[in-house]
Amino acid sequence: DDGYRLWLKYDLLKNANVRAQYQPFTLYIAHAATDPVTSTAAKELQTGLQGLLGKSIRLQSTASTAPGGISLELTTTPQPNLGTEGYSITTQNTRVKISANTPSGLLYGAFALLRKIQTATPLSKIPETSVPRVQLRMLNHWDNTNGSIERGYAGASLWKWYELPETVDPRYRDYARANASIGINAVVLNNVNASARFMSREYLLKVKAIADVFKPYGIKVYLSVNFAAPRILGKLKNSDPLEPAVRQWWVDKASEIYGIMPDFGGFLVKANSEGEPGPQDFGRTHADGANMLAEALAPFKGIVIWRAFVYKADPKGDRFKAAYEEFKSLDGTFLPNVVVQVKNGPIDFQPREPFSPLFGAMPKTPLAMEFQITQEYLGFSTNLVYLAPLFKECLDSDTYVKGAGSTVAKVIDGSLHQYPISVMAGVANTGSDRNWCGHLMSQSNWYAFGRLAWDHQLSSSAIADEWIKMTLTQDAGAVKTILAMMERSREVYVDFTTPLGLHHIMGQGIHFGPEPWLERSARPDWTSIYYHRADSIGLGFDRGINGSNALGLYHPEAIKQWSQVDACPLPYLLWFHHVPWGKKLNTGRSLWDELCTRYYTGSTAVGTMQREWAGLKGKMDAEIHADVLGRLGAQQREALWWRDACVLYFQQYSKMPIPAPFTPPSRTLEEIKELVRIYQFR
Ligand code: BDP
Repeated sequence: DDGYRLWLKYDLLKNANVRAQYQPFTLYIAHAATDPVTSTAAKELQTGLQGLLGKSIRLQSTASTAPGGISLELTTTPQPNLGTEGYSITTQNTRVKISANTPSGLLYGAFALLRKIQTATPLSKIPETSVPRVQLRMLNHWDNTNGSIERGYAGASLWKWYELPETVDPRYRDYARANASIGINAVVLNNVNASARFMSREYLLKVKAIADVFKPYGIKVYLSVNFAAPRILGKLKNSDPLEPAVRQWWVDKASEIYGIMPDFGGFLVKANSEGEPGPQDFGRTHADGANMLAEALAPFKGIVIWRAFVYKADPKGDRFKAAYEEFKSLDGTFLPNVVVQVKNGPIDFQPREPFSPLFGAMPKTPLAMEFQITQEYLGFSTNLVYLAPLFKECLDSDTYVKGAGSTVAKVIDGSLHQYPISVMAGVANTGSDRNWCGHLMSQSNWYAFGRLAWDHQLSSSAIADEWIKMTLTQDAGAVKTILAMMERSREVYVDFTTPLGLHHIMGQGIHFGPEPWLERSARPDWTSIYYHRADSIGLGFDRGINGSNALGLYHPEAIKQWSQVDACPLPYLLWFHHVPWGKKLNTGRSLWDELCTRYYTGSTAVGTMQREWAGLKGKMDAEIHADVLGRLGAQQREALWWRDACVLYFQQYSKMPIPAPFTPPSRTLEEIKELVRIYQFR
């Protein structure tokens, strides 16, 4: 098994008794609706059930109420409880009915039924009503025109721009199908560091060819735009959003786009961030820029997703505060079809961050969540890190903006502030590798993202359990072992890289490796010393009132949980405090001893994962087993690298010994620095 089939394997269910319980309703699959999405749903059910149950099932494109089958039925009068994309599955004697207000709802219902059967769910648990909590469940691809992927670790881009539109790779369809199976309904095809090329007619026709493949799967296409496109492409003298010629250019462009693709979703924009052009180039605000585009898209019901990932090179400031400082005051000034997309944390997709303070600060502006599924700062595609616990940790955080229980999830699903649009986006981890994600276990992160975007109340273990059973094995013992491994994997990664709230100490050119000694870069906030602030006294970034006071950006109740060094939960300690090396923590150990303990136990835990995985031989496909085992070996090597680099580097400041029972690294800091250098040679 090369992993290509993801979680949609549909192999024969091994247990004959389990198969037998589903037999009574597998005579036929019926649907009267003739639209492409419903047809997709019916065909998927047929393929899936035939595979899982090992029998042929009749497909009929007329309604049926006969016993013994499954029918897909659009409601005759809209059912408010099902919304636009929800579904309900009911069973009556030997008939299963999937109903929904729209074809997309039927498609999600079909995949839900398949998932239940794939995971051998007892008949009594088949009935279900489910409605997505977030409207746009979106993948952001950081794919470039030349086939490379920014921060992609699974091969080249799936989109073959030079072949399109004449040649349409069948893989686009397999991709769309995988997304639909987990409820993803929106895809941004290209990098946020966007080429203006995508706004050309030449490229729009290529984009349309992909959009046409996605449509029967209920997925809309969006594009990242280069704010300077009117100048670059349209040969205007600038791209000032208040310039009439520029505004007209976008108006014309929007009608051209919708002429080609009437279902086009809208724009994603990275502006005035990391060197990208934007409205500030002309003394205008983010709102001026976003509103100009929003006005152009509004007649077609398109939306603008404007990113809040901005930070200026300010040697005196704290990057933590940058996005808040630029966006907070703009709340209420955006047009209704603008959404501001905020990364989960204030810095940049670190293994652990507190939630971004913006989530508690913009009641009048729909905020989208941006998670990173691709493991830029979580070990690329050599590390087993299950990200659902990271996603959940942020979603479940309490902003307290409207009293206790004002979670980030309720902000972004729109329920707290009644946002008209809700979006959860994930930066994709897919590529041309045969198994899509490089690391087979990283497929679970794509899967979990989709499932959580649909329903953020699902637990990370319930999602992992489904995924393991569909993807790897249904052997009860093996499922348990893998589940436990996945559940602790993120904490293990945090422990051997950035424990106790350390952040941004990775290699400048190799984000999977350590470089805590990085002290010079093009910008101060690209170094490591800017963040860890190690000195002879202690470690960590004081963000309290005597420091940068980034803490002050949160609601008072949220501040309370982090502001006292003695009460601050250890995972966030060094995010907010500069703590003396000898300070006793609530674990009974000093900061230094605790730090060492985390690095040592974290790296040891990778060895444990390796042994546990080795013990699963024979419980799953041999090729998959061997591939993951190899990657765990690489992860072990990288974990030791992080451990040795960080304890030796910080020891220069603490001047304290590596505590018992741990053995000091057998290599020197210089030797490790050399290793980092090797990885950074061209
Ligand atoms: C950073 C990535 C960079 C992206 C940027 C972004 O290193 O490649 O362009 O985020 O999100 O984490 O715009």
